[in-house]
Amino acid sequence: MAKSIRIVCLLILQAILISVVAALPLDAVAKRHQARCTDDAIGTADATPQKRWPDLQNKPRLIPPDFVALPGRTFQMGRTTGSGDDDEVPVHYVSLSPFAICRHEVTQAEWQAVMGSNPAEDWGVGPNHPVYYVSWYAILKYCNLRSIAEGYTPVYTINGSVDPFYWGVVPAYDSPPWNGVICAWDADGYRLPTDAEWEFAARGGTNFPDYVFSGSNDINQVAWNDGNATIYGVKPVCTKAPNALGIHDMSGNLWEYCWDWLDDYTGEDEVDPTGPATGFLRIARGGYWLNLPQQCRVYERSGYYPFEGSYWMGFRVAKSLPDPR
Ligand SMILES: [Ca+2]
Ligand SMILES: [Ca+2]
Repeated sequence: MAKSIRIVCLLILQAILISVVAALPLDAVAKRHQARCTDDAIGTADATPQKRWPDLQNKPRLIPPDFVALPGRTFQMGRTTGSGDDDEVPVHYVSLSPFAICRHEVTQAEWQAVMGSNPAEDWGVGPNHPVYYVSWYAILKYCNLRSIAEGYTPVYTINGSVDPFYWGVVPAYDSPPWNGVICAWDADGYRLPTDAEWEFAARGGTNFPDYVFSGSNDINQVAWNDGNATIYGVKPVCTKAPNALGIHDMSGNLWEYCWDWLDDYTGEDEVDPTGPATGFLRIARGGYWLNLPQQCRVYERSGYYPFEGSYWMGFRVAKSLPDPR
């Protein structure tokens, strides 16, 4: 009897030792990120917010209609699969603060309601089609005007003012004052997502599964692209399947401007990166309806002039959230 108890105790001790050894992190960085990831487990199977965020999704002031809340957490950013351009690597850890992002690209109806006109023509026109022929500069104006109209604190300051009335005409040329726009990251108004926020949202807030496109490895499930653009032009938003967070069209339909100037990754792990201080092109993500699959990957990066709209450039809006922890 005593012997069998001893054997049981030894087996238990062995099991404990094995589990302790198995749980030992490979290095300090892995340990830190493992702690962050398990601490902030994010839903991957549906669009419901995470367990620490029981009320947030139901607070329309914090999370406007058509927006999804993403908790702050750490992910691996950059090309984790396949081959591509040098500016997609090295893969590095990025930790983000909480933010919310719209489930769809900004539509022509949304643009018209704020700006008073619809610049889209020839390549798909309709209230639920995403808006194009909008420059990065014009998007700054849209964001602040919409924030003011809806009672949020506008995030962008140009020429010392958050009121676009004092910004003058949106420049159709490279403009140092507009390039020098300041973003109040703590304000609750509408803004462009950062490069990192865009990729995090496109990945469904997780590296698992590590989809090539936003929500699938099958591009035609989730993206309007060259392979299914039998009728040329943009398609109404949300007509392809969403990713795990309920976000549509991050791959394909229109390229989406982000906040950051385009440059290579530094290779460093980063917290809430906002990109280089200066540059020539603002980052564009996700590809558009006439692109091959390679351009629609979640880690594909490109850029476009801030002063010139195009029929392949659109955007979606994000907003910062208070950290509930
Ligand atoms: Ca898109
Ligand atoms: Ca590229």
